Parts: sequence; structure tokens; C-alpha cells
Amino acid sequence: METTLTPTPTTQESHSGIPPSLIPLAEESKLLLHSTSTPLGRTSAAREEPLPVLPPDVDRPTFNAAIQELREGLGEEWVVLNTEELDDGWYMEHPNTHDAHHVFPPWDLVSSGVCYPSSTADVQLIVRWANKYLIPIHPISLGRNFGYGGAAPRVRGSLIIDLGKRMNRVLKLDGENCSALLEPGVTYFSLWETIRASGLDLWVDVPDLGGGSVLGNACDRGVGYTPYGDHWANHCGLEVVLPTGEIVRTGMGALPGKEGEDNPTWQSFQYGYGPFLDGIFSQSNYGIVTTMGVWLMPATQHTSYMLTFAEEESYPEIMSLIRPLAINKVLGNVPQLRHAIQELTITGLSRASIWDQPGSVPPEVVRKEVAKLPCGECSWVFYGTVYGPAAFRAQQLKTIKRQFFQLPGTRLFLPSDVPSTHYLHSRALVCSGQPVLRELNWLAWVPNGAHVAFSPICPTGGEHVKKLYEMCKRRCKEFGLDFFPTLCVASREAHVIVELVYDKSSPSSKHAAYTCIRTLIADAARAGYGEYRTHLVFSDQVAGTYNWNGGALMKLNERLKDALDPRGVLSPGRNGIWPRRFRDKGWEMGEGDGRECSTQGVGMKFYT
Ligand code: EUG
Repeated sequence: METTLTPTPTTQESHSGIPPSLIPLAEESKLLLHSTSTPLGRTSAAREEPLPVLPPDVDRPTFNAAIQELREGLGEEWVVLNTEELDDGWYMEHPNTHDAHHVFPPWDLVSSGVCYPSSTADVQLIVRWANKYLIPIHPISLGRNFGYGGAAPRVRGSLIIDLGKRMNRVLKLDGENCSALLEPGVTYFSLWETIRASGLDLWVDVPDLGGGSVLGNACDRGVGYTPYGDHWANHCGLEVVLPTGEIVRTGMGALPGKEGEDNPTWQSFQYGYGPFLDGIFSQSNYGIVTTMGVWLMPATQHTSYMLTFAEEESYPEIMSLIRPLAINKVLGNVPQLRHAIQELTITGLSRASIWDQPGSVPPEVVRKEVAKLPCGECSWVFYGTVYGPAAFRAQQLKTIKRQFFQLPGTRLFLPSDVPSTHYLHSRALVCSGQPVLRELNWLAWVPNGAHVAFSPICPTGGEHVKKLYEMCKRRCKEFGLDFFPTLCVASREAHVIVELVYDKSSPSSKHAAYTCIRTLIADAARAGYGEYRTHLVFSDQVAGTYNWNGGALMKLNERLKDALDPRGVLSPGRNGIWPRRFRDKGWEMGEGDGRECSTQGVGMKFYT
């Protein structure tokens, strides 16, 4: 294929770019994804309604006057209306207008425009403006929350606050405290690059893809894979603009430092004094986090390894073997247990190259293809890493082997046992704090590949995993989708990530993914399992499953919302939390509400 694609922006050219040293990674992904997309999938069709899409209950003259006022406050060029054709772009050059991985028509979950604050004071100005005009605002850091809604607001016509473009400084990097103080626009890529340039030997805990915001991911309670893999647990101190415009600092940050300096213990102690409020600013719409402290792990020696397991049906036993190792911290990080089909998908293979029928690829076909790979014939693959001095790691590996080799047919691979292109080498980078892009490869599974995740939490006991796994497997088959589960294992639970990959140019493919997740959320809740995070279109349903004692938790959430955001302007509906003026007016979306993603979306527009 001809390489006529424009180069991916570097971190020097754009806050959302890639470090120059990692450009080859970006070029490889871009080429692969481009080669599997059709023009329709790449760029969505022009829109037919009057643009920009207005927020609810705001007429055009009022909106225009409000925008004019905001432009006067921020500067003309920092308020941009969403009036152009929507372009899905790709991971590294993504839109801040809508969800690039749309489940509904792309023009459904759209903004009216975007503004670009340069400071906390600018954010205050925007918030006060929104209160004046009752215009919903939706902050994003980078907008790379892919699989969960990307940059899109839940309410059509909201104004996006793109924090990342101009607020992207590493405010502090402390090699002794091993911490940093960050603005929303700092990505895993850029923090990694900044640390490298500083000469400090610190790791950034990175997720599978390195383009996200460190602050944004932590606030959404995302996961990474070093011993610091629980991102929210490793944040320390916030600065937040409340929905009414006041600024607060949490933890030790509430105590002023000497002569107006930041408190010297802000990034050392998470709690401060009094109620620990940080939690209400994660997965919520109670404030705009403009600064966050984060702990960084000192670099250490490490060895990543891959275990393969022979039998499909052995996963409950695998999980039961993992549990004591995880609780005892013999597994020092967040390892992943992946179905063997992912050994195929991670190579960037297309489904069509191994199977030409509709419906899920049959297990025997998957098995045959997997057998040709370096992992050999197997059903499950476990990616782990041991840390510390050589003697430590040798001892840990011995314990790990002894445990897993109880299962007949288990094999261990070290990086030296597999070709240099094998995924184990990418895993070794991720598990030692180096951001990569390799995980994008499985989007090539179908043409115009997009993904949306069903992400329940499961206790690490064999019988629980079996129940959830069987549920997901059965529903995926029913909806004709390929099932590739990844289990991210923490001490006592696993995040069961079921990514559904669909063709975003195909209404029937979207419908299958959408309906499958709706069904799974309900199935899981009936059995007592719930999601840790979800796409915008499922947030009401997921929030609705956390309904013990007559929905006591949501009642509390709503009381907080109404107290903190009395005019209901900040990300209405985010995480299922609606401010009073939106409640019970038909905004909530759920299972069985008759809404068809291919024919009617979140707004009023019909799609024919
Ligand atoms: C993954 C993806 C997620 C998530 C956690 C882990 C990893 C996939 C899209 O969401 O929440 C391999």
C-alpha cells in the first residue's frame, strides 16, 4: 500500500501528539487502521440539520449572544462552533466534537462547540457564563475516552471545554517525593517524555494506549499495569472548579503553604483533614478538575512473561490459582488474562482473512489459527511481570510457575523465547511504564473497526468468573459478535473487559454491539455483578443497577448534584447523574425504552 498519509503530530507540534522517538509506532498503527477503513467509515457524512446543534431550551439568538460574550472573555479564537462535517479521524488525530467510536449515528452525541481555557481562572469564567445562560458544559482533558464515549457530551449541544489544548503543563516533577503535579492536557506520552528529558528514573503507570490524559484517566478510574495500576488510588491532591465557579483544593492542598506557595505536603498525603472528598470528583459531574497530583513509581528491574493454558474450560481454575498469588502480592502488578483469540487480533489480523461467514468465528477456526502463532495451540494467555532485583524475580517466578504448572499443559515464555514482533515485548514496555499503541491493532479485526466496552467487576473466585464469562460468551454468540475478554486482575477482583468490535459504517453491526451490551448489563445485574465504567449511552442503565435500598445511592448523588450545581450546567447525565431540571423528562436511556440506536438516537433527530 502506498504511504500517502500525513505524518502524525509529535508532542512538539501538538499537546495530543506522540513523542518523536515513538513516531514509528504511530505510523504503523495509522497505516494499518487506514488500510481497513472505507471512506464512509473514515469521515462521517455531512449533517443536514441547522448547525451548530443547540443545547436544549436555548434559542439561536440567545445562543449566539452567549457565544459572543464568551468570545469576549476568552478571546475570539478560543471558542469554535461545531458546524463542519464530523471527522472521526483516528486515535492520534481524534475529534473533540463527537464520539469517534459512535454507537449511535455520529451526529447524535455532538457538541454545539468547544472552548479552550488557558487557566483555572478561564475555567471559572466559562462556568459562570454557563450558569448565566443555562448552557450545559462538558469538560474533556484529551477526549480519548474511547470505548466509553470519547469527547462526546451526554446532552446534545453542550459546549465542550477542551482543557487539554492549553492547560498541558507538568507543573511539578519531584524526584525525591516521586510525584508530579499535572494539568489535564498531560498525556502518558508527554509525561513519559518529560520524565525522560529530566533524567529522573521514574515510571509512569500507563494503560494499554498511551495517548490519554493522566488526570482524565485517573478521574475516570482507569487502569494501568505496573504496581501503580490503580490510577485513582495513586493520585494525590486535586484542584477543582465547582459548578458554581469556586475553586477548591483537596487533601493537604487545602492548607495554604507559606507565603502563598502550594502546600509542601500536597503530593505526599492524600487525605488532609476532614471528609475525604476527592472521590466525589471521580466519575461524576460535581466539578472540573484542573490540577492533579500523581505518584510515580521509581524504576526497577523487571521481567515480563507469558503463560499459556491449554484448556478453554480451565479458566475458573486459572482464576482460583491467581487469587492467592494476587492477594499475597506475589503478582506485583495488574496482570492480564486474555483469551487466546487475542493473540490473533493483536497481530492486526482481519476476521475476514480467517472466516468469511457472518456470526462469531467458530472456536475451532480460532484454535487452528492460534496454533500457528508463537504461543502455539492454547486457549488462554496470561501476561505478568515480576519486579525487583534478580534474586527476587527468580524466586517470584518460581512460585508463580509452581502454582500455575499444577494445570497440565501450562507453558511459560520469556521475552527471549518469542520473536521481536511478539506482543510480549509490548507488554514488557507497558508493564515498565512505557506508553505504546499496540492495542489499537485489534480494531483491524473488522472494516471501519470501532469498539465499545462491557466492563463488569468480578471477584477473583473461579465460580464468579465462570458465571460472568458464560453470560458474556452466550450473548456475544447470540448477537453474532466475536468475544474477546481481557481480565485485568487486581488483588481481590478482576476488571472483566469485554470489548465489542464493530463496523461503525454498518447500522446492523452497531445495533448488535449496542443491544448486546444493554442485555449484558441487565443479565449481570440480575446475577449481582456491576460495571466499573461504561459508555455514555449506557450510563443511566448502569447507574440504575446500583439501586440497593430503593436507589439510596442515586438519591444521595442527586442531592449532591443539586447542592453543588443548582442550575444543572455541568455535564448533565454524566455517570447517570441528572440535575433537577433534566430529571424525569425523558432524558434517561435504558433497556427496553424502545430506543433503537440505528433509527433514533439520544436527541430528536431521526436517522433514515
Ligand atoms: C482495557 C480497556 C478498557 C478498560 C480497561 C482495560 C484494556 C483492553 C476500553 O476500556 O476500561 C485490552
